[in-house]
Amino acid sequence: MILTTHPKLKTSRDKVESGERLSFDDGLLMYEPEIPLNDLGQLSNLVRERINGNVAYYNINTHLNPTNVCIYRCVFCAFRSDLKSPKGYLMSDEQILERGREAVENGCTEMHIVGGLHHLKKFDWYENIIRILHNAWPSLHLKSWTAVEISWFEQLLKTDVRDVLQRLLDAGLGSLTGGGAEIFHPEVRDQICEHKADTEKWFDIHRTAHQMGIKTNCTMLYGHIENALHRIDHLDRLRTLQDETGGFQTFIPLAFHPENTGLSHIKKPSALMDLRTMAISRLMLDNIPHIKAYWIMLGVGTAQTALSYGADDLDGTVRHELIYHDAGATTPQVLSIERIRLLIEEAGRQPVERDTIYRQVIRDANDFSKWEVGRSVEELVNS
Ligand code: V47
Ligand code: SF4
Repeated sequence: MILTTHPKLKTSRDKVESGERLSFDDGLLMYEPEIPLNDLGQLSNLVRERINGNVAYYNINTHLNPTNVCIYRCVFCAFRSDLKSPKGYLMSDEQILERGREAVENGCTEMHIVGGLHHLKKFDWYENIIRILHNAWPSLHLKSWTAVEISWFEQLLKTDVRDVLQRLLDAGLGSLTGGGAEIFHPEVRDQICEHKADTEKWFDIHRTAHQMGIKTNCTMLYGHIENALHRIDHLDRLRTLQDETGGFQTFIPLAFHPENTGLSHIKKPSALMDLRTMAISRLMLDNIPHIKAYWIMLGVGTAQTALSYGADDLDGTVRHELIYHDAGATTPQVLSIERIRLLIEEAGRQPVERDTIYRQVIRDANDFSKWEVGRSVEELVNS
């Protein structure tokens, strides 16, 4: 198909059409305001359909944030609490198990677990969360912790990353979330979260996880003090590790929500910026199979539109989300399965329920909470 594009985008377009990799400068150019968003939409859609056909994935999942008490003070975070603040909470084993039970009864295949780094909790507390949930519901995939938490566990245990990950695997860890990436470029990272795991550590943890056969996701927090150069640098670093390991499954661009944060004077990114970033991410990250439009953060309408701007995944039905809602998100707490499927169908895509590692989920016709793994992504896309 020949696409009409802005003259300045011709070289990038030729590269995309012939399957050649885009350069750092191509990435910067795509963020220039004179490049029409629709041109990027068309190009990113070409790549999206090449990789994922007409399929759009969703999963049935729930979130667990076992504590919001955190030793760190990332300036963009509205979720965290000081140890002694009335806002602080810490869940008991019973409450955690109750969440597991609720998840399984509602047909969840995945629990997404991230939280604060509690001043008084040792590694065993975090390890125990994974163990009790896994022992009670072994088929519930525990997509747990960010690289920032893994780095904290390393310090608590005075050991290395491999040892921490092995202990968590033994307890029942399924995969790692993509959080804690924020913006890798030091000009920005030093201003928004200088105290926590640095860029080198974040990559060390994901590289080690991939070498151990653990799948991980990756993210980028955009729409605050960063600029286009920082964003392209971020994507370029992710693409380089993926060339080496192939262990990233999904990239999730996270739009900054300013309310109740130390950056509340900054305006939330526009839908146009969200779609541009989605499209550029799909185009630059030619080696990461999935791009997620996280509806909780983008809003349902933009997430649905993003399915034509490079995204192939809406994340999940989601229960108990706190990080974005504390920072002003007005999206609902849960989307029903019918609603999420309809959103995908309205966008002209074929909805496919997936598990965390992108295998199709087939539900028992008589008992929704029972399911088995169906076809692989390759089989689905080529069918
Ligand atoms: O690292 C915190 C972000 C991340 C705000 O792996 C904020 O599938 C916007 O890791 N505005 C944690 N973003 C969440 C996370 C995640 C989310 C969705 C899917 C996956 C996945 C992982 O949330 C943090 C930070 O980048 N965050 N505060 C805020 N005010
Ligand atoms: Fe703590 Fe995570 Fe919030 Fe940073 S983003 S303050 S590490 S909870």
